Amino acid sequence: MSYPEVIYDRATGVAADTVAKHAEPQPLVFYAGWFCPYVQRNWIALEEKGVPYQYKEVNPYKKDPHFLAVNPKGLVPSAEVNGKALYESLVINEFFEDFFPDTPKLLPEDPVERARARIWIDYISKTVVPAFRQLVLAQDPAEQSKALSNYYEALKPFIEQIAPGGPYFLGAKFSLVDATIAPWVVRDFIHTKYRGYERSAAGEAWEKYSQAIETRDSIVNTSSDKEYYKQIYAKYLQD
Ligand SMILES: N[C@@H](CCC(=O)N[C@@H](CS)C(=O)NCC(=O)O)C(=O)O
Repeated sequence: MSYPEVIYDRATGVAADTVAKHAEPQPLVFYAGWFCPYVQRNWIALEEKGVPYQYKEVNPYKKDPHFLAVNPKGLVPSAEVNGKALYESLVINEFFEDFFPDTPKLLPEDPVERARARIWIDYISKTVVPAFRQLVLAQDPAEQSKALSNYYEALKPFIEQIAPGGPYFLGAKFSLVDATIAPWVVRDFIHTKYRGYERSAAGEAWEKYSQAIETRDSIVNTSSDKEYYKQIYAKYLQD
């Protein structure tokens, strides 16, 4: 999937207020793009931890020379700490966990549960996110219907593992598993409007989980207005 040539240059809605609160220089610089779901994974973790960070909006498709000097890969999210660049959203979230030890933990302490959380983070990355992307890309009706079934299939094993009663994947405590999938829950209104997707079709547990995710403060506070997300996918959608 390719993003549009022209991307709105800043966050909107509640996310814009969060950006404004993080304009001052800090030892941790977070290079972000408001539109990017991978960025939102890290942004959610920073908000959950309540740590100081400087938010810098970057258009990764314009490759500003300073940004390329920080991160030669030229991808957002990136974090700059002590003059070093870190990238890859899953690595950055684990880094926050290590770098800010006295903040709310987003991975379980128990080694077995910790490993299990990582298994489902990996599952989201390798199975749920690609299925979501295929559903965006699908154009003719037969392709769309197949991609929709595949998306429900991809969600199924994840849904079966949501802690009974939730509200979060591991139970009462919000974790990196939730932060990893949340940006795709925030953006699923696209599939509801254009691809016939219904959360309820994936079952009550998924509906409740999605609701808990999209109303969580850290997620609300890092989400832009829906119309701007829609523009990102516009070339794949027919009104
Ligand atoms: N695997 C990376 C993916 C990051 C990514 O694809 N970011 C996109 C924006 S959503 C980007 O920076 N693209 C710029 C490019 O492809 O040149 C992660 O998890 O951080």
